[in-house]
Amino acid sequence: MRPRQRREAFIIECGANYKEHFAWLQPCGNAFPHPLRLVSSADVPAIAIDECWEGMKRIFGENIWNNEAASAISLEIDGSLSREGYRAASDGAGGIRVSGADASGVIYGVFALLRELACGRCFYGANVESSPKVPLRIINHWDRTDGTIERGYAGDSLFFKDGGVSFDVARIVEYARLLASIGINAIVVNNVNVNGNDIRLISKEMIPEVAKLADIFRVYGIRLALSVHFESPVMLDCLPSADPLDENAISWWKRKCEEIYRFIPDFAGFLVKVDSEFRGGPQALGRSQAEGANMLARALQPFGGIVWWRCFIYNNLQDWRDSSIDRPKAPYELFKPQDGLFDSNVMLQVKNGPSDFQVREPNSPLLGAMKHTKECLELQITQEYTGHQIDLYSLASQWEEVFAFPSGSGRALSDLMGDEIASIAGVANVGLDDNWTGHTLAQANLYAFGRLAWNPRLSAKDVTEEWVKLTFGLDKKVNEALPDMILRSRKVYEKYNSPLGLGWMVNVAHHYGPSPEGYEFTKWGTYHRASCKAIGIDRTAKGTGFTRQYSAEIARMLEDARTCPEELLLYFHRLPYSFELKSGETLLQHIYDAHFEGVEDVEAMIELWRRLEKHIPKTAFASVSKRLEMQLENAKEWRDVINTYFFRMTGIPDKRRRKIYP
Ligand code: GCV
Repeated sequence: MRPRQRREAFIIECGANYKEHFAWLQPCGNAFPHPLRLVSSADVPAIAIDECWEGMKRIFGENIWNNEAASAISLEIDGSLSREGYRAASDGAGGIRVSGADASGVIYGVFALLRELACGRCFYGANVESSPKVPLRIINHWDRTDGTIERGYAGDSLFFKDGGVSFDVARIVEYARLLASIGINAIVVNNVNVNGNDIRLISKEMIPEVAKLADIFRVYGIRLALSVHFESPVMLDCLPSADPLDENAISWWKRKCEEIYRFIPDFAGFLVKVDSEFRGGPQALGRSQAEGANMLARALQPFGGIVWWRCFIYNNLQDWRDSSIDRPKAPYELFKPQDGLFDSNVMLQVKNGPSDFQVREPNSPLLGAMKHTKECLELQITQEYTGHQIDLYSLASQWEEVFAFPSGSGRALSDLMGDEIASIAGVANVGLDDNWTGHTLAQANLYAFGRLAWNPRLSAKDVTEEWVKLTFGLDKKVNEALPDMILRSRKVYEKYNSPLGLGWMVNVAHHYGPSPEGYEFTKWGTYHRASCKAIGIDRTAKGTGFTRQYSAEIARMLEDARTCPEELLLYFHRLPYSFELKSGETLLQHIYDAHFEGVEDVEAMIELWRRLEKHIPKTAFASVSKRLEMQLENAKEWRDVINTYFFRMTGIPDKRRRKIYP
């Protein structure tokens, strides 16, 4: 049997060798003992058959398929499996049976089988069974219709250009299959800051254009969603008000949903940012968050749509002189009293940390606190504060800690996933760059997001090792050295960027590179309040009281500087520079040491990378080498600016007498 030919052209055009934009779906030429037939039941989606056909050729070469072969790969639907789940098992006759609970399940099953085989894991006797822990696994794009991407570091938008929907079909197909291969099942294609022309994406004229994107993603089991402006009725159709209790606004949204679903029958829903960072919203109209969210939820409900309602709401016009306001407290204070008031198709979307995607933050106390409201965990794959995809930064390592963070009653966040937290969103790190992510190794972050969204208990080590094998093949040297280099990169960046949970010492304009007081006297609510004696914010019960938002056992741990995790020390405590850490060093000496070490670690990474030169494809080697050199410059800049800042602030020299600029 020979399935449809649609992807054939792509494979031939790109050749059999490494190409950065194949990402983790590279041709690999593994050895396979005997040829196979491909059989499938009638209800299996064509794309699963296609992907299986092409994927096996990609891994084992053209000769893997032979219609006369004795053994087969058979694809089938098995309704007894959990939703979207799959099983790939030996059929006892030299072949493999891939069963999926439903259409998506078979697609995921095929990709899982291919992953196992490409990683060189056992085929005969294999029995891989899995179903997603979290039902909704979403990518959030911050793309604008003018083609730019807010916090994008990998080129322009894949979807938009010059004010409208504009895309290369082949590229979107490639993207959809990459996402499906890691289990993503929904995508928001535009920025949460819906401004100017972006507001028109839900206009009568633009919905059919957006629907063309939805048509491509649908084939891979991915539903499309849009970010919308809460005041759309006013902005698009000149209604007098967007008030969620106003009948005209209510019926406007109902009509709008009818219109959208006519073109996109499986439309996933709306992502909404309100009442924050210069956005209007229900609060500005004297209404509650629940009233605002429910209006949209009721318009979407008849069609099975969802509202992802963001909780990233705080006063961004704060007076820095006023130390009684503490920004991280805002979301919990606003949303916790409204628990239970939201409709069942509303998901409160909460960033992992209470501040804003810093290198080191505690988990948001709102995660798991809403007992009667569904939540969505928002992670940031794009490296806004974590190196702009110039510096290497393993987000898998960070997310592993996020999932392990205690969430009360002896449970970790991973225990709440799929249960209280029914959805997970990742802010995309991709653009039109040939390798999708600017930094080739940043592909590992997108890969890890999907794999951890599917199963938050997977380890960072496992998914990183997997990505390396799938991307660069089974070369022993690379398999041994590269995962470790990637996994350690988060700690390396933290050393020169944000030791002890300091955060916010970045350039305000773009969030790359040091500016120790850049945010200090602004209105953003992001202060470290360094003086010549002490640094950090006291967020304990004696200070701003932020610790009280956590369960009693966690609050107790955070309250005391001796039990608070050291990497979060300055997030929760204001301490003198002479404070002694567990290592016996003073806090100040630790800051000096970390910054010197950060640079040395980057130098070591460069050395390690050089040793891999013969084992890494040329294009990838060259582009990563270039970025590592830029990272070294950045690390040196951080070291010298931050160490000098603290030396000037305290007058205390580095006890190891290294170079600091007086
Ligand atoms: C999309 C931070 C970022 C903004 C982002 C915002 C948000 O403030 O710097 O670029 O806006 O978070 O998540 O809404």
